[in-house]
Amino acid sequence: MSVFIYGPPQSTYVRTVRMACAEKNVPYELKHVEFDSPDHKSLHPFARIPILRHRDFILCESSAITRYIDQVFDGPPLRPDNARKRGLMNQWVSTVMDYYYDVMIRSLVLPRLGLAELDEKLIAALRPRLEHQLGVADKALSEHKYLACDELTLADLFLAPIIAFVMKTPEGGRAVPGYANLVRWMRDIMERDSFTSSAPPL
Ligand SMILES: N[C@@H](CCC(=O)N[C@@H](CS)C(=O)NCC(=O)O)C(=O)O
Repeated sequence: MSVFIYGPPQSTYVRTVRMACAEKNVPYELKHVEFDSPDHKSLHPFARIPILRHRDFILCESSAITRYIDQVFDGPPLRPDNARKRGLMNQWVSTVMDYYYDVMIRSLVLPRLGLAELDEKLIAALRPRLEHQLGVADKALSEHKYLACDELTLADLFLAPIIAFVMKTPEGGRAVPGYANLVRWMRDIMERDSFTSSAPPL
């Protein structure tokens, strides 16, 4: 085994990296790292996860890791060559990391799972932003099969693990079915081996 991914399987970023490996048919081993331990800090200067180790090479930050995996390994490309498609893919990756993660995971999923303080008023106030984000993704998915174009790209691997968690919340369970293109896309992703093989434990 030459590829090791450090981080808990519950992390959407870890799942994104695992999905990238699986889509490229790259075998990997998921490794536990004790948060904030000296080992952790030696792998990641800011003590975050995921972390990739490929032979003697250590790489942090999920967007860098997934691009590296796509470049280094054979298998279906996860970044389109076409400049506009790649531009849209990059736009989606940073949009998901900067906006979607904050609203959907940090503000909704973590409190609903009991992993952050729950304030029902704050959750209720999230609704317009949640619906707006779902609507923007739904519109993109009405224009092409996947988020950036008609081929699966890294953009899809960043958003799908987040939507999977959102659908488990009461708010997401009510809202997501109203976005037909998003539902169609999510069904497609949920059938992929990369998604089923990276499912976090219940
Ligand atoms: N920009 C980083 C974000 C990674 C990140 O925030 N990971 C979370 C878990 S999903 C983490 O390490 N949290 C620990 C902490 O905030 O101390 C990436 O893309 O890898």
